[in-house]
Amino acid sequence: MNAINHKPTLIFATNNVHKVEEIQAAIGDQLEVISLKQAGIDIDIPEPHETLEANASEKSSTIHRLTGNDCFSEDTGLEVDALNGEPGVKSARYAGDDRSFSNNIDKLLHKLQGHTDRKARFRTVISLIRDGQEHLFEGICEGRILANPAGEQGFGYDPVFTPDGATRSFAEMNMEEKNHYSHRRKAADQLVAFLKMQPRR
Ligand code: ITT
Repeated sequence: MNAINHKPTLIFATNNVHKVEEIQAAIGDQLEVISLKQAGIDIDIPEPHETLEANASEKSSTIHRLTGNDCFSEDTGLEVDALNGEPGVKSARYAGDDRSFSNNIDKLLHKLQGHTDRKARFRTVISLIRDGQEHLFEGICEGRILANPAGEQGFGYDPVFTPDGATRSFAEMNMEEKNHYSHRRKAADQLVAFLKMQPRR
């Protein structure tokens, strides 16, 4: 009998270390997520499309073509009602190509000045490629945009977003608390449920 029990692994086509940590925490220890860096792949995949779904597909299909392995990616956007869904699919580069979190937040708060409707949501789309077939999973977290940034944890727009049912921003929560509410965890739950229903032969 082979006593060594290897954990299954899956490549996560991302260069965002925060996403890797959050997804791994959401998935737990049944599956080990391997980032692009850990897989030895140095690539910045363009995200030229107008939807989260198409950008997620771009990232997973690029890595599948490169490696031939099963993999998944995710694309996430912050959709603000008073801004007609902006920054949405452009969330990473809202304030320009330097992808600075603080510049993105400054632009968002500036555009929301004078707006009383602060309703917003994070939406994550995961694209899984398994045996050459793509499967999409979505997770949504409804909430509101704060008047001023609060907290130091997390990343991106976390300091200005408070999920419905909470009194603190995502950046004032540890990862476990954020994952209780988060878009990414909800999408990851669906990914895990799918993988459980379709175990490897
Ligand atoms: P990859 O494409 O390599 O996965 P990325 O950071 O470019 O990483 P996205 O294209 O999905 O990721 O960009 C989404 C941006 O939205 C991201 O850079 C953050 O600014 C923001 N964002 C995504 N998820 C977030 C979260 O959970 N909390 C706060 N902001 C988030």
